[in-house]
Amino acid sequence: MTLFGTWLSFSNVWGFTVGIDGSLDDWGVIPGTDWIPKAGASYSLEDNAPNSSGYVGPGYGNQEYDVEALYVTWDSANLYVAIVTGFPQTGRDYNSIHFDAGDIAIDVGLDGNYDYALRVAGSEVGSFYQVSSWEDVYYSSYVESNPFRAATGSLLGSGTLSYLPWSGWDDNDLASQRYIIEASIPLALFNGPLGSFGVHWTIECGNDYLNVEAIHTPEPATLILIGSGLLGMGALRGRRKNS
Ligand SMILES: [Ca+2]
Ligand SMILES: [Ca+2]
Ligand SMILES: [Ca+2]
Ligand SMILES: [Ca+2]
Repeated sequence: MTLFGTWLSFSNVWGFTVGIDGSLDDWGVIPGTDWIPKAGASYSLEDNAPNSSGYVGPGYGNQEYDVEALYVTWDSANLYVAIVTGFPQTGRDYNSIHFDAGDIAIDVGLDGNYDYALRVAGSEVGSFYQVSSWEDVYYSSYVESNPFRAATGSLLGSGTLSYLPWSGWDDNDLASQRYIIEASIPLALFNGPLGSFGVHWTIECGNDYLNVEAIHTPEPATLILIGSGLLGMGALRGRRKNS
């Protein structure tokens, strides 16, 4: 019992397991009410809209283009990302231009070169790429919102992604009209350790975006060995007692 208790408190430092289901209950987040996740997640918050000017930074578009929150955590098997946004998976049209939802972009080493992409929209949802080149956002003045979506790269495998209307959606309350993106990416698909890394998400126009930085600390192998060793001894002791 004591060992199990210690195990749980350590795992909170590493992160936690997330269900890919459109609910942020597992993150400890209630959008619009309590944006702060439980311990073990890195995050960035910017619920700018609705407001009178529609500014969401660096562009405009009000709640329909608001990127409100970006969360990152992990367990021993997966990297998890959650995004809250007013932008739908099918994209939006403005002045006869169609804008898509971007890929989840990951920069290993925080060197400004984004290395990996998880497809969030389109026919390849959930596909995970090592990226060679990226598409920029539509409005070149919103350079801070780059990158938008992987242009070329090599397919590494598949993650899991859900993109669903928030359970609190109210047709009469613009502020509530948001979507929850949740994604998991198997850590085994990465070509090497994550270490210090950044996660970025934007939309094709580049009107809004968010970045999160985190340091991946995998479960220490020694602790796993000690844990399993102690458990083994306990099992042995139990077996002796029973025989
Ligand atoms: Ca969830
Ligand atoms: Ca908002
Ligand atoms: Ca912004
Ligand atoms: Ca990088």
